[in-house]
Amino acid sequence: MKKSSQQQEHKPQKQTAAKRIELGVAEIRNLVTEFLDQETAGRLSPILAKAQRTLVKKGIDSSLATDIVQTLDINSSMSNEEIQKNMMNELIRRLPEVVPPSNRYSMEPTVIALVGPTGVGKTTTIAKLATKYWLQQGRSVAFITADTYRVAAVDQLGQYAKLFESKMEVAGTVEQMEEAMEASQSADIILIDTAGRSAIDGDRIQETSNILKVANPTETHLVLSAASSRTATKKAADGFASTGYDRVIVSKLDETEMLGEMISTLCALNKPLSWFTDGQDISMHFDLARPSKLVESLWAQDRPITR
Ligand SMILES: Nc1nc2c(ncn2[C@@H]2O[C@H](COP(=O)(O)OP(=O)(O)OP(=O)(O)O)[C@@H](O)[C@H]2O)c(=O)[nH]1
Ligand SMILES: [Mg+2]
Repeated sequence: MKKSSQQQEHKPQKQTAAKRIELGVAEIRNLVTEFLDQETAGRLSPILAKAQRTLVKKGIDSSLATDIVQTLDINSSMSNEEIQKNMMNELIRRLPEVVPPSNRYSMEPTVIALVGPTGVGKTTTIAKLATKYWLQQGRSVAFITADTYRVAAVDQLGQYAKLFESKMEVAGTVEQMEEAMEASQSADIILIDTAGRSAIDGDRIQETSNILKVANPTETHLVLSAASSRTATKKAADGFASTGYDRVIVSKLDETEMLGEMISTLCALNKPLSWFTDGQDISMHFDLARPSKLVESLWAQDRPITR
């Protein structure tokens, strides 16, 4: 039955009002948190207050910085180096654990899927994983792309498949994924690339999740770019939850000037880290995730994050 124009107009209006209330509540919550943070920070001893300011200057979230310094065992008789070491160790302790890459040699292929926002480096990282497993470990790989939205995306992965003398399947639907998985069973490692999605586009993310469910990945990595803002990263971490990602790749570490923000987000994320990427070259800019590297780079300040 056709809705009256009054009914049709009513819903968006209701949604806008609800959205406005939601934003208002979030803003009040932020203000209260900020106020409480300042209160707590204001009660810190001079040495802890100085340490807190150092962390905040480096981009660490102020409530995290306050929380960190309150657990530090430092005093004014310590050297700056000792205090710094204490802060660094505490940050490293708070970063998520690292999950080692799969090294199981079983009859079943290891299925590795990458998800994440647009342009964070998913396809490039798939090629880096292929370099690792195929070139360095001699394990056979097969590629599947679920990114059928851009012709260039299929071409991009196709070129990598050629480079690694491997098969590539295209799977834009659940049925195609079933077929693609069946066709790839002889490989040791199946690498699944997915289309970049906006973190707030729940429907599209769900579409990716449905396709991935059929592949039943052994590992699902959310790729987060270190060059993205804290808000964008947080939105991605929440928005991609339906994909069931169980680990995080941090990409573009060479491009960031906001490492403190990334570290703050990762501390709050509660998901293990898998890989770090720090450049475009598929044969070199890829390494096991190492929290100490992030924290050391945070103190290296002007120096670029390189190995
Ligand atoms: N500086 C830098 N650039 C990177 C890194 N990883 C990927 N890139 C570049 O980022 C751009 C996008 O990379 P893609 O791999 O196509 O990103 P994607 O996530 O697959 O993009 P969509 O499929 O469009 O969502 C390319 O120019 C890559 O070379 C990195 O670690 N550092
Ligand atoms: Mg891509």
